[in-house]
This record gives sequence, C-alpha cells and structure tokens, in this order.
Amino acid sequence: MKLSFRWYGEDDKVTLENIRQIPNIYSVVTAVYDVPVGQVWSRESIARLKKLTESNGLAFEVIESIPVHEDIKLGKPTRDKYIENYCENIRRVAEAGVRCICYNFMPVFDWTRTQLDHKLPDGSTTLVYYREQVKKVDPVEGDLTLPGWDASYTRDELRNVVAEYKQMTEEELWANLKYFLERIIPVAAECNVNMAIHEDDPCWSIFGLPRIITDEKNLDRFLSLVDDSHNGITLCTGSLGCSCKNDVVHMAEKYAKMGRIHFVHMRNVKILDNNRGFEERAHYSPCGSLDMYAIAKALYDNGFEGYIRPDHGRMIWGETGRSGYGLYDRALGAAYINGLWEAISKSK
Ligand SMILES: [Mn+2]
Repeated sequence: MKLSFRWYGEDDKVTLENIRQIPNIYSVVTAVYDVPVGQVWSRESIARLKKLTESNGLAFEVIESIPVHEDIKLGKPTRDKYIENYCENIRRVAEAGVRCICYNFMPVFDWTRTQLDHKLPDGSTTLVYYREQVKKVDPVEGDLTLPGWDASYTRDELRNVVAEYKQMTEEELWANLKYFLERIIPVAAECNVNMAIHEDDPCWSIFGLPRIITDEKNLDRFLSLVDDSHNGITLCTGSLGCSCKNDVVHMAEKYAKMGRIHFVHMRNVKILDNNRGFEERAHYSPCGSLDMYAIAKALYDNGFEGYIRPDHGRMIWGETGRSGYGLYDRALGAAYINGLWEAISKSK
C-alpha cells in the first residue's frame, strides 16, 4: 500500500512540512480549489501543487476530488460541456503525474453530519450523525441547516436543485452515471489514470433524494456499467461501515481481488443502537464498530497495492481547524495503518 494524506492546499493549517514527518508517507491527496465546480483547472494551479508537493519529498499522485457538476448528475442538456471539462481535467492532472482520482456522485449534499464537534467521553470531539436530528431538517421548506452543506448555494438555489432531484428516480440517476462513465473512463484509460468513486456518505438516501453508491449490490452494478479496471472505487470504510448491512471486510476482499479498489479511506465508526445513527471514532478497532485489522488483512491478502489514507480524525490535544481534517488524530490513524500493515506482511 502507498500511504497518503489529504492536504487542502496552501490554506490548510496542516502543512506539507507536517505531513512529510509522518512515517512511511508517500503521496498527498489534494485538489485545485481555486475554480468553481465544472470548470477546467489551470495548468499553472496543477503545476504549483505538484511543485510544492514534490519539493517536500511527497508524491503528487492522488486527486480528491474532481467534483462532478450537478448538471451531469441531473442529466441536463448542459452536461456534455461539463463532461468535456471533466475529461480535460483528467488529461491535465495525468500529465502532471496523477494516477488516481477520487470523486463522488451524491446529489447536492455530499457528506452529511448533524454535528461536527460532539464531545466524546475522553474529551476529544468528533463528527456525528443522529437520525432524530436529520428528521427535523427539511432542506426545501425548513430553516434548519446541517453543517457541511455547500455554502455556494443560496437558500433559493438549494430549494431549486433539491426540487429537481426530488423528481428524479434512482434509475434515472443510474442512467446519468452510466452516461458520464461511458465518456470519462475511455479518457482515464488512455491517460493511465484510475477513477475511484467514493461511496455515498452516509450510505442511504437523505431528504428523499436518490443515493445509489451505497452497498454491495449497487457497487457490483456500478462496476459493470463500464467493465474496465480504470472504473474502480474508493473503499471508504466509514461511509460503508455506518450501515450494519454492509460487510466491509467482505467488500474489501471481493473488490480487491477484482482489482477494482484503487484508493482506501480508513476510518472507524460506532454504529449506535436502535438505528440512532453513528459517531466517528478513533481508528483503532475497539473504539468503533469496524474491524480495521480484518479490513487491512482482506486488502493485503487480495493483492491491494493502491493508495490508503487515514480518513477523518477527531480533534484531540486542543487542536482546532477543519472538522475531521486536523493533523494529530489523522497522524495517529496513519501510524496505526502502518502498524497493521507491517504486522500483516511480516506474519506471512
Ligand atoms: Mn471517505
């Protein structure tokens, strides 16, 4: 595995100098943040990221993410222009040495949590999703909002785009995803870049909007839409693992064996009793509901050689900053992943 770490660019409080001191670190995971969704990234911005990264001894091989414009997900007539831009971005980052691109196909809301700083008994704070609180939120009629919502929408724009999705069936979203993949995967293949879709987070429908990258059955369907190794997945253990219906160890084994996992997000979640939701927890298996050792072993045993990054961390030791993306707890996660991987490989 190639250990990697997300970096939000030059505005990130977590610096490349911090990241390079994590043992065994190989690549950063980053993106161009200075252009709106759907536009072509400038070669200058890409080159600058590459230069900064490499001058700190880190590889520039993973992009997270090139976001997919809503018109593509909605299947609007304007989608072709945005898909063309998307293909151009694949070409440009590939020219700069990028080998893996993470993206998602979630309507409007991307990841959803009800609180970003829930205090755990040890005094650390973490992201949580409590179903009771989500039920109270109506993104169209209500006034309540949830943290993490795309601030680039005004209230009215949000109402409109949500209303458009409410008309859409899951089958239509599948058709739009297929249309997108049929156009981008040949470009990715030509550029030798692996596309790695991220599962929906959480992996169920919210606010009545369709969500499809949610479970094994749907991942099978996704991979068959364009049956090419460049059409693969980001196995996000926390996104899949917040539903007890998903057997993440089995999925790691199955999709690694197929050679379709290109990127792994490792994090642990605690599923709460009585369908109350979940809390993000420290990476160490006993802190949550997932068996991180078994997941790492399933990847190792099935020949996984791609990128792994510690996913969200808690805020610990008084750190403040971007929720889920502080330095300390993610670095603990990275060290834990190293430990698991070393132990597994040496036991062979
Ligand atoms: Mn993730």
